[in-house]
Amino acid sequence: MKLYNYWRSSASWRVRIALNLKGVAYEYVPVNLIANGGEQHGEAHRARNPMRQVPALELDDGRVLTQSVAIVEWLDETFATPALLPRDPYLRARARALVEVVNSGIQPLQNLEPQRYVREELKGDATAWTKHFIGRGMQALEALATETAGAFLVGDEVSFADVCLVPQMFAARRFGVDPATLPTLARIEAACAALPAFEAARPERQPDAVP
Ligand SMILES: N[C@@H](CCC(=O)N[C@@H](CS)C(=O)NCC(=O)O)C(=O)O
Repeated sequence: MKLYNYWRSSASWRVRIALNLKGVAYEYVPVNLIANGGEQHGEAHRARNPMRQVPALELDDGRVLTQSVAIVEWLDETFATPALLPRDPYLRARARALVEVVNSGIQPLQNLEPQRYVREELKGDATAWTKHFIGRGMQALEALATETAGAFLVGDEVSFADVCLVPQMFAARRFGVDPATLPTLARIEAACAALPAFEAARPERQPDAVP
């Protein structure tokens, strides 16, 4: 398998964690989102993902999957252990709800293109705009998490929700959101950091990382 991704991309980071948790080996193929206007806009990557985004996972038979949530669910259905969603239907839905708060409620608003639009077209403060929406979403995540958290976001086992949490906390810090305002999330982030699958997926550990 080949993972087309970028060291600092939070959606890529989710897939790296899931691949590591499942113990699936993959080839790391960097797509530089910044240099030369962004390789995601080039013909080769557009053929893989018409959304011009990472990640994209190329399977051994050449078929390509896009969208980190679809990719992680495919991994979870293809490689059974450890399961990334609880068996109980209610808790399963709660884990998916946390995934969606990050995936559709926060991450799209911190992406390069909306930031560029706010800065260049609307002549606004893109950093303040991004911090506002990350902070708002993270407060919701914190409130939801306190209802289900054990050692991890949903009970005592790592789930897909934790896979999304860790990259999102990194982005929150990067944009100036104070982790002290998110005590449950910060505690669980630290629990995840102790796990080798999470540690190996960190941006600074990737071959295309820029110091
Ligand atoms: N919903 C998509 C989001 C992917 C996404 O937003 N990727 C970002 C990096 S985290 C990207 O490639 N951005 C490039 C750009 O905005 O030009 C997923 O989960 O895969």
